[in-house]
Amino acid sequence: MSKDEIHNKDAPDIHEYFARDPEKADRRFFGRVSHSNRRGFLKGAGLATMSAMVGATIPFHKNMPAGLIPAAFASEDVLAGKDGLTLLNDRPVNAETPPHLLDDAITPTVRHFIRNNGIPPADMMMDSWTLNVDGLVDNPMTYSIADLKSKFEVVTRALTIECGGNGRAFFNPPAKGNQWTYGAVACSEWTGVRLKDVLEAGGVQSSAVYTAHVGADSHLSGEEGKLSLSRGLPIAKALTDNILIAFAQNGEDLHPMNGAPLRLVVPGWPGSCSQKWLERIYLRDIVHDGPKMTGTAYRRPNRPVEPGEKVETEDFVIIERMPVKSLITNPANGSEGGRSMEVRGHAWSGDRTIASVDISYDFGASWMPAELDAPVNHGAWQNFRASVELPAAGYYEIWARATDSEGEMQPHAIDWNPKGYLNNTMHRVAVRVS
Ligand SMILES: Nc1nc2c(c(=O)[nH]1)N[C@H]1C(S)=C(S)[C@@H](COP(=O)(O)O)O[C@H]1N2
Ligand SMILES: [Mo]
Repeated sequence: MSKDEIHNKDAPDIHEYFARDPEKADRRFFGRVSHSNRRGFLKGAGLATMSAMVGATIPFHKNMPAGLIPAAFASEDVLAGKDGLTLLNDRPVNAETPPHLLDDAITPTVRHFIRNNGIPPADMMMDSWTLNVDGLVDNPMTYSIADLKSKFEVVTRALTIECGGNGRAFFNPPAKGNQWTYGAVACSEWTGVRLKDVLEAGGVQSSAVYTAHVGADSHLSGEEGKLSLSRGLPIAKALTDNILIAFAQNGEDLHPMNGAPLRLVVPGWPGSCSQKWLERIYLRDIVHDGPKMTGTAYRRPNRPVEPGEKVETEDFVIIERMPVKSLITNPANGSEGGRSMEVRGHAWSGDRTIASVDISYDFGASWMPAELDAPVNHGAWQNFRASVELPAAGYYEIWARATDSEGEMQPHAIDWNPKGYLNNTMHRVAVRVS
């Protein structure tokens, strides 16, 4: 397939090929032969094809993850209204934020990552948007956003959303899917009404065991009525009081890529629970079985497994809370400076609080406690800082490790699982003192 064919509207869409089967698409477009997760093996004809398609040689082609569609093919600016994000994929749009750009206590909207499974809806009109609440409730209801604002208490809370696959890029053997490094996490300030209040107003029937969430985005295939993702929560979780149906992000309308005009925000649980472009919640008497609820999606083995081990689908369990984790946002990885610095960052642990964060600059031989703030509210990450004085010129690594209220601490090594979820290993940043 030539560059002209790729840009020819009548030719099969490259994005469709990659959405259906990235491996097959890689083979078809670039003659991929290896099972490696990187395109480092891409030589000769395959590399020449890709270079011709992007219009230049690709000095770092060895680093390109397999299945990554060169962003040069993007037909529109999918990162409009975002600043400094790294685009991993443009169909569906997936973009993460480099750690040093997540330094703010409250993540500005321009820095909030994007994780889409399908195509966002074309129409995100606040005024005509409706939310249906039905299923196992006594009074099925349809609310406009104005109804939600007038009928329920409106609350504003800082809430952490982390994608279940954040950190997947470091899995070995590699795991398929978006190769998130560190930045699929954010803590914006969300304004909305409590999911609990809305469900209780509907009259939750005693047979309800799970919620089911429906958004207005469409499946990559474009098939009418087919959902890309529909997740749910155990009813007891749904009735806790800091899950929001949000219509504002940092005091403004939601960003289109973050679910405008209405979304769920379920702090501390995999980001996939926080349905964007929310238009329906229904209650069910079974564990919800929508797209990405079943099989191995957002699930992990029910036991520790060996890296690379094959695990039967029936041995996978639904991921609930996200584990204890921290992120160093200052200094930036690879930075150069003087001997003294302030190390800063955030720490979080789903449904829990952080008890302590420790810092090391000698590869973990010794640790010093960081100053740690309380969360501004339940569900928000906690900020930490420490003044560090490095002994001499040279290369150092700053390591951070958080311990939560249940005494759980971040591990040094990845607790490997086949789908590449829940990587909460300690964050390390390199610094050079001149
Ligand atoms: N309707 C809908 N909601 C969705 C998704 C989606 O693809 N469609 N992706 C989910 C996933 S996997 C994550 S991690 C979060 C990311 O939220 P963000 O894009 O606002 O950062 O949205 C969740 N909500
Ligand atoms: Mo996610």
